[in-house]
Order: sequence, then C-alpha cells, then structure tokens
Amino acid sequence: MLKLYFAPRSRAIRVAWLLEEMDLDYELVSYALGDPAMRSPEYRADIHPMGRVPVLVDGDVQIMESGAILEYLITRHDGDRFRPAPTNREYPAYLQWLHYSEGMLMPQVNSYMVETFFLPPERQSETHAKRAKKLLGQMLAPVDSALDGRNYLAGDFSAADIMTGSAAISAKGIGIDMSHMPRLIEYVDRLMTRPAYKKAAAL
Ligand SMILES: N[C@@H](CCC(=O)N[C@@H](CS)C(=O)NCC(=O)O)C(=O)O
Repeated sequence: MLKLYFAPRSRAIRVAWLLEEMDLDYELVSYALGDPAMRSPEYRADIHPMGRVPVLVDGDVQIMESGAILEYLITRHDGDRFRPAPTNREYPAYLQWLHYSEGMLMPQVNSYMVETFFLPPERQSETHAKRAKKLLGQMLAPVDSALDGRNYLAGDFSAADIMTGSAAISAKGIGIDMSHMPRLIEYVDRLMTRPAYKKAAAL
C-alpha cells in the first residue's frame, strides 16, 4: 500500500488531497510539525535528508517534494484526469501553475512564518515579515488574473490547482488581503469545499 509521511497543516496535505481525489488507499505516518523525531538521524537517513514531509513510499519507490509526488501519482496510478495531456492547449498553463507554487508563492509564506512564528521573538524581523507578505500579495495577483472567466487554472481541476491553490489557501491563512482579488477569493472557497480537500485537511 502507498505510505505517506505526513504532518497536519503542512504541504503533505497536497499529497493526501490528490490521494483522496484519486480514491487511492494509503497508509499515513503522521507527525506534528516540529516533532524532534523528524530531525532524528534515522529519519534523515531513511526518510527525508532535511527532516521534512511529504514523502511517499510506493513499493521500492521513495519520493519527496510535493509537486514531484503529485506528478508521480498521476503518472503511475492512472491519474490522467488530474493533468491535461501534453498536446492539450492547457498543458503549458498546467506546468506553469504546478511550479509557481513552490517557485514563487511558498518562499514568501515560509519567510513570513519564519519571521513571525519559527524564530524566537528577539530574532524576528517585522521588516522581513512585512516584505514577505507584500510580495506574496503581489505574486497572487497573476493567479487572480488567470482565473478570469474560469474556475480552475488549467482547464478542469488538476494537480496545478492543488499546488498553487494550496499556496493561496496558506496565504488566506496568514491574512493576506485579497479584497481586490475577488476571483482568487472565490477560487480558494471553491477548492476548500472539495470533499477530498476537506478530508486531507482534517487528517
Ligand atoms: N518543497 C518541499 C517543502 C517540504 C517542507 O518544507 N515541508 C515542511 C512542512 S510544509 C516540513 O516538513 N517542515 C518540517 C520542519 O521544518 O520541521 C515540498 O514541496 O515538499
């Protein structure tokens, strides 16, 4: 059975979300974020060299990186309905939004979290936190524009929505002002009401 190394309120939700959308059985190995067990030499040697989640194990395959795991599941587990075919006109948009999440949005979410939560108060920088929040807001504007006249980023709901959509959900969670991005607000609501998202987010 597929095994997912997971933590609530982490990027591992993306993988659980797709597993739920695909109706695949999986075993969950769940940690709380910050659990020292994830930093242990054993975890780093056997599961993830940086002590992170998600990691998926599928027989003799072990793979990290949420975006890579989604692509792997779609390719190896009959998930073509969650990715436009390479010949489809939506395919470039699919690739773009699949990668925009970790490439552009999440570094700002990370910076914000580091500067407001993970660092001890005496080392936090309000300037860096403000800058991360401002950049994140700017970087969400193209997502809002891309949603003009459409419900999802690349045709039907796809793994690109799980990636960039979950970053937008995180942005909402940290209080990014989206009042001037009504399509993004509706998109986040649309994604959060999907039964598979609800199940993954409640794990
Ligand atoms: N780019 C990686 C990021 C993985 C990552 O940083 N995961 C975080 C949770 S969102 C983590 O495991 N943090 C544990 C920790 O820092 O203790 C991915 O998309 O999978």
